[in-house]
Amino acid sequence: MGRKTSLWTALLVTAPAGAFTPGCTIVDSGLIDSLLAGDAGASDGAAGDGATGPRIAGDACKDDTDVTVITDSVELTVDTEGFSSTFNSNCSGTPTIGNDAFIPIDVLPGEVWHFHLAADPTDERSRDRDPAVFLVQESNDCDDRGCNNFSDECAGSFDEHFAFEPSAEGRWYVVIDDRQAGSGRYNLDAFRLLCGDGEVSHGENCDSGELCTNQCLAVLNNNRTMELEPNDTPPEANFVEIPIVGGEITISGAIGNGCYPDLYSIEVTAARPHIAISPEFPVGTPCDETSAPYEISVINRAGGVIDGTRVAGCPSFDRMLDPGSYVVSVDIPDQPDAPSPYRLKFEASTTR
Ligand SMILES: [Ca+2]
Ligand SMILES: [Ca+2]
Ligand SMILES: [Ca+2]
Ligand SMILES: [Ca+2]
Repeated sequence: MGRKTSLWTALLVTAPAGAFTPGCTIVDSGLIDSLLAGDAGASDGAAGDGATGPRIAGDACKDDTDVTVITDSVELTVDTEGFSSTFNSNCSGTPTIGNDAFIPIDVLPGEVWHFHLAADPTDERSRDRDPAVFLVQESNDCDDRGCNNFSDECAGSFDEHFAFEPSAEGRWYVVIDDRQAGSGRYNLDAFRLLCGDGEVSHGENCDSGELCTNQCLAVLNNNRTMELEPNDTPPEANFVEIPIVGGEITISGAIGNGCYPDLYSIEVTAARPHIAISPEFPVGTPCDETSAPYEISVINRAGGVIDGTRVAGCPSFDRMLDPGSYVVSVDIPDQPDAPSPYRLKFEASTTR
């Protein structure tokens, strides 16, 4: 799995194509102008000789002369024919030997980004593609070995996506790559999420109003206990409000037919630092060895993963945590074709 320490800053979406939030068509007008002018761009994506106009991407990290820099939401179509494979990431355990394209992006601390890469379904090569998308940092010499901002969760031609919350100003490169050798045409969407602007962007679970936190996380509490999808990346995790009175809440969800986990956000306080998460997998049956495919883990703000434990084969979580924000991940490594329903009880108490 390409996830590991990456869940907080680099998580993913299950969203099969088609699960997109409507209204996400954001086009860089400068690129349209360049296309209309016949410059290198969306349809040919050639690595380019830099002779005229902006290029859609570079052929290697830091190859960004004349390449339009992403600074806001944009949709791009990039054909990697004409590019070479200059970069093989191993973050998923399978080298990305396909041609790769590098698109510079300048970010600021406090921003939240969501990247989504799909093999273009109108391209006859798409059925043989296995996309991967990730970020490398210019100031880190484009080293991807931390695997913190990476998505190759899905095998095959499924979409890939992840969220990114930069901690500092700087230049990064969005890399379009593939487990399969050769080229393809890809649709890359970069969304700069604006929580509170009144629009639910792709990559956001809500924007404002009731049952929506001021960080745009959909709230699960005693008024709504059913998971609200998509909840595959930390910025769109469901916030589980554990009531002070009683100290516990049970929520319902389902997982399957995808590649990404269900994510729940919790806030651990100094007053109630002991967190227990216990499942019913599937709903209505005791959790035992037959539930073994399920996994529960808890990810802290720094991206550190605390794996759940298994009691009689049942995945659960039961330990003291430092105060702060955490993301709880529920996953099945090889998800079944049909969504599998579950219930999760969250408990917060003073001591174990
Ligand atoms: Ca490559
Ligand atoms: Ca893939
Ligand atoms: Ca918004
Ligand atoms: Ca789900």
